[in-house]
Amino acid sequence: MTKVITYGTFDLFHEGHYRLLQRAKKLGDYLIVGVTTEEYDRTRGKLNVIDSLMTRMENVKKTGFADEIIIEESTGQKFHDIQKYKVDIFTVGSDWTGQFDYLKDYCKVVYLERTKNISSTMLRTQNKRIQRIGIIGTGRIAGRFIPEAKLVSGVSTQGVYNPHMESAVRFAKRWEIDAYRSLEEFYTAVDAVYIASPHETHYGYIKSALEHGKHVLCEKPMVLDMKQAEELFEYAKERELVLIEGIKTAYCPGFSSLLGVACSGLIGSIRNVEACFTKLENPNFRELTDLQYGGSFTELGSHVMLPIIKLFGKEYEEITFHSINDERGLDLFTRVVFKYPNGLATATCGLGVKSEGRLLVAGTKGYIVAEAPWWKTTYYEVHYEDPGKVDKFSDRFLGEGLRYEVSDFLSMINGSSKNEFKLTRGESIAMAGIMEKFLKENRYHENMGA
Ligand code: C2G
Repeated sequence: MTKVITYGTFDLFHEGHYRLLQRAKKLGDYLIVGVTTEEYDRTRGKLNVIDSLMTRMENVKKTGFADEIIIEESTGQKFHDIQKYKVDIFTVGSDWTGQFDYLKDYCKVVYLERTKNISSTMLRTQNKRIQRIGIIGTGRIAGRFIPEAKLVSGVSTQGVYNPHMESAVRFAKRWEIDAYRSLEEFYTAVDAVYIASPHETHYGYIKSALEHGKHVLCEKPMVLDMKQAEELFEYAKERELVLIEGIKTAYCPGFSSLLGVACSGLIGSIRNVEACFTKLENPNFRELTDLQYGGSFTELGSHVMLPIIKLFGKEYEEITFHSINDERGLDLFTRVVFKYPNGLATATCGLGVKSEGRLLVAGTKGYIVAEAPWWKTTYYEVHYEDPGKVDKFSDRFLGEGLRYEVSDFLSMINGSSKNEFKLTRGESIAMAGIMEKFLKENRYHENMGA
């Protein structure tokens, strides 16, 4: 008798799960299915699992493919189960290809092709819908998005669009999703859109996605013009669609906790915020070759403006930009100084200058410091006049951190507004306005003679 084992969360049971179990069963005579506990899913970084363990096991049972259902509750359990149950074949979907090769010493490992299209037929029977996400753009960030979105229960990455079909096909093949020839076809296949195309194309794509009734999560900077930001948010509101800007720091738990501490009174009244983020970039990358929309501030400015806008608000009295430009007029290093009625702030970023990269929030009683990479906040300290007294705070930041914004995006699509405060429309609009001012001062003089 050939014994087969497979594992999964099987949340919001769908066609992909069904087909996986069906083919797993066919691999042998006896199928064991391990269903993960909530606790184990939390430790492995899955967010948003909705169905209870009982429901998920029940759904697996209903398929009739499982001869035995067990519970998976810890890392390393697979290795023990395979020996305990004398398993011949371990199988899992091809989205895990390579990751379970370590089990090959104990049994055969088979990766079954993942189901690309989760059609709505099976989903319609459930009250919670799985949101099918389509990606526009195939750059580095788009590649980071897929494994992160996979860890958010309730979304499925369905396909990709890029006007350069070759890039789209290559990307789709790599991630086992569909590539669409036209935007129309693409919009028909998805419920929500993640936009990760070059900055200056965001406006057009957001608009067309909203016109097609799709919710939008757009990479930062969402747009480079205040009026455009206002128009898009208004349009989304009219159509009752979710539109959010993907500044991942805004949605991560550590950064939220830091803001909470900053506003708790522990450091008194906040008087100074200094945020710095530098990343030496490959000179051949878009960031350093696009003379119109590239450069340090358009690339990293959203991150460094975020804590300032969150803590001091949108109503600054004065803003000044100071840049070190290269011979082509592209800013390699930019410092923005904000003056508020009761505070001062600096946002510093660089693609061609390496600096310390820290976030400092100073108040009348003490200061908070988070070292680089504070934009993926895991740890920060609070210091006081007495140098011997230091309060230390830490939080989890999993993987690339994009899963947090995806999870909040999903909860907003599902009707919850409880996470909207993390990055409000007004804040995104204010940041678009600052980008616009910066480009007018720094760029248009240099390259466009305006
Ligand atoms: N799956 C699939 N097609 C999809 C979605 C999922 O073939 N469109 C497969 C997965 O590859 C997995 C199974 O369905 O084999 C269950 O998927 P999930 O519930 O998402 O569980 P997962 O997180 O993949 O857990 O220890 C758990 C295992 O590592 C797998």
